[in-house]
Amino acid sequence: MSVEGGLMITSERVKSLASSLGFDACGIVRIEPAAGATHAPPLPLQDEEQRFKHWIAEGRHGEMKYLEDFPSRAKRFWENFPEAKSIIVVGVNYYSGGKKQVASKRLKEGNGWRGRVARYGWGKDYHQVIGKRLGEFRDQLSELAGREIRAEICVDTKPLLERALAQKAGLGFIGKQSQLLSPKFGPWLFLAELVTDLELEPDLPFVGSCGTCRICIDECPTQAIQPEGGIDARRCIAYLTIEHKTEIPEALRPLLGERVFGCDLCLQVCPYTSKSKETHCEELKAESGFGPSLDLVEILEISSNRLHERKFEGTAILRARRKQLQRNAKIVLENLGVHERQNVGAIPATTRRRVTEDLWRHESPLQKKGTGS
Ligand code: B12
Ligand code: SF4
Ligand code: SF4
Repeated sequence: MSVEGGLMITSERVKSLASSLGFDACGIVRIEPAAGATHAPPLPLQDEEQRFKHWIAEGRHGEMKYLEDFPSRAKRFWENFPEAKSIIVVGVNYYSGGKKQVASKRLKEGNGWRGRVARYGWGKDYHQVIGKRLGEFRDQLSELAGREIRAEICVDTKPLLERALAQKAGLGFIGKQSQLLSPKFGPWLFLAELVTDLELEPDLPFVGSCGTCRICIDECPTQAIQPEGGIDARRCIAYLTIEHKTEIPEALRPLLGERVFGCDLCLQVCPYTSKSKETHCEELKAESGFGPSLDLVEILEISSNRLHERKFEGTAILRARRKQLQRNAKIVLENLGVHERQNVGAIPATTRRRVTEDLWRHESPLQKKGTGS
């Protein structure tokens, strides 16, 4: 509970405000200096931070160099916010059941050469949608406190271990496939935080485990999930199709199947998916974006980075650059049997050539740095 100008702000009040703003889950983690700690973050996450460092040391993050700076960025983040007292962790259900109608309809329409998109990329970009909502949350909390509170908005990109925080905030537990599993929404919750200077009553951590289940481990097409839980990103299709900037190792290409952007298999097969329910957030629904599949021929025909940005602006798909998405589209076309199938008439000759073209062969040093095409 925070007493602000004689007013009491209880955690219950904060949670009902979160709910009125459309957040599906909300919990609180208290920031308390650990005994003898010389620097922040004073969070109850020492074990998770060690696991994270170990994961990086083993190189399981692949080309995601930005994760290597995570501890030093976290140190700076907390040093710049010494008055931080609580983290309000929120979850937004993004399960869009439009799948059955939209997915099967779209997979059949057009020229038939379509690739699958992971559910988190179906609607509008969640960073923008949730970031805006957290801004309103901060403003309303300031109104409630009668002063401008300090609250840092975090959606994905800040140096916070979001799943570990969500577990501490009581939102669910971390499954072997390394997603936070919510007892109410299954694995389909986006996570985000407001780090604030309000002193709030913390929640109890969620206690739960996968038990003897190992469905995701057995079903993962690339064996990216470790038997003890946690993933090797270098083998994960979500990583390979979105974060990996260079060529995808040849042995892994057929395993992508039809997936052109991200992968949901370990979420789909998880028994906790039975908890999923339709999202209330219109902007995250399939109908608000490209939905569950993309036209592979259209992707290969995008002739400049500018056009790529224009096409995918406002969606999470923009995280993959043109070259990456075209690389993925080529692999999926190959997996769909573009070379064997007879009905390739729907694919223009120029595009057909691009399927066999080596995207990396004529790369200039400028392009290698990812500065444009
Ligand atoms: C890097 C990253 C990725 C990477 C690496 C994924 C990974 N598993 O780490 C890649 C690109 C592969 C990826 C993929 C996806 N991601 Co991602 N990703 C992140 C990011 C930016 C950091 C994650 C991180 O710290 N990884 C580091 C390693 C060490 O984490 P870890 O192995 O899971 O270990 C942690 C815990 O699991 C725990 N732990 C580890 N071992 C053990 C063992 C035991 C016994 C226990 C108790 C705990 C435990 O401690 C560790 C430290 O926290 C977060 C956002 C954020 N800032 O947190 C989003 C985030 C995790 N991603 C998210 C999503 C939605 C996805 C995808 C579903 C997207 C898609 N469909 O393509 C996939 C799922 C793939 C998968 N099975 O993980 C969501 C997850 C939401 C949720 N409900 O959990 C997040 C939180 C983004 C968000 N703001 O909502 N992602
Ligand atoms: S997202 Fe796909 S490739 Fe990655 S761990 Fe899950 S099932 Fe395996
Ligand atoms: S499929 Fe089973 S082992 Fe994997 S995360 Fe879900 S409950 Fe855990």
